[in-house]
Amino acid sequence: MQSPRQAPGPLPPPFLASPDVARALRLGLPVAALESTVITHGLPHPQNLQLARDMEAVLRKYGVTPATIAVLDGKIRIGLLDEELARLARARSPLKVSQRDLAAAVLKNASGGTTVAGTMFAASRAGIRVFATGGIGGVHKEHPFDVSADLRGLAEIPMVVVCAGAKAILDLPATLEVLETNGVPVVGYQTDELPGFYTRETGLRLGLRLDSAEDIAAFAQAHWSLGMSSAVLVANPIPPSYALQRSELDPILARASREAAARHVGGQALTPFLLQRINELTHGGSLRANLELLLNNARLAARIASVMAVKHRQREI
Ligand code: PSU
Ligand code: MN
Repeated sequence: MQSPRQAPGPLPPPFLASPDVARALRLGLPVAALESTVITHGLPHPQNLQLARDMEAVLRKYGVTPATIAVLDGKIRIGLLDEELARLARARSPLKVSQRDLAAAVLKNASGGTTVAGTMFAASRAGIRVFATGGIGGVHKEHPFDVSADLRGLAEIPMVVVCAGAKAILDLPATLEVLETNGVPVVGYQTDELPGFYTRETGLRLGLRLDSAEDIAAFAQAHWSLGMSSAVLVANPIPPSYALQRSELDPILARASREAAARHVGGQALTPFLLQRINELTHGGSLRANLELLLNNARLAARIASVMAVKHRQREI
């Protein structure tokens, strides 16, 4: 496992960093990774392309180089050109590429969106240590063996991952237990409880609350300087004006899950199915919430990446 202190070595050919990203990494300038399953499977067209562009723009506004990660024609790309983002957002049947799927996608010259686990793996190989996503995968309800590979990625890859919690469609107490088993600290950003993606609260307490990007960077530094190689998961609640209420959402989640079970939707198809059904049942409210929480996570990741880049230059991290 590459330690967070090591400078990244040259990447083998299936990996390809964009000139912008390669330059920023070489100069020690702040870089943050973005995933692409949210583009290929998480959001409808054309909102997916707009969101991908908006997230990159948020990072740039803070002086952070965006590294959207995806597989294009068998290359594991770290940083995409705008026309490549557009191509990915329009792709007909893109793959959903988790860590286990990367080699197959390379061999088949395929294209697809990388999940949190797939993105973390590629970002870490390039030497990136901050990543903004929407929600991580976790332990699915009613499918006790459907545990997202995202949890393994978080266990093994040293990176600050900013999310809005795990989606409420998951078994959240079980998801927190697996994170604990794997030694992944979960930091509430300005909150004492795990946010629920569309909602600001879940009633599940977190042991650790930090209120600034500086404190999060200092915590990550302390975690890794002990020799840990796990991620630091930052849970950033959705802004209040876009949050859905639990009382309104709970029956909708239950209904979407029942429908998935009745239609035998499972495995990789489950998350996209549930997201789409929830959007229909909230009359678009969940989509608006999803877009806002993603941008909010990009803002926090940008601030953390900036602080970490300064620390890195001062050889503190
Ligand atoms: N959360 C969302 N939209 C998404 C995902 C999560 O709101 O598209 C994606 C992420 O890329 C995450 C993946 O890594 O779903 C988890 O899928 P699975 O449960 O199959 O591991
Ligand atoms: Mn799964």
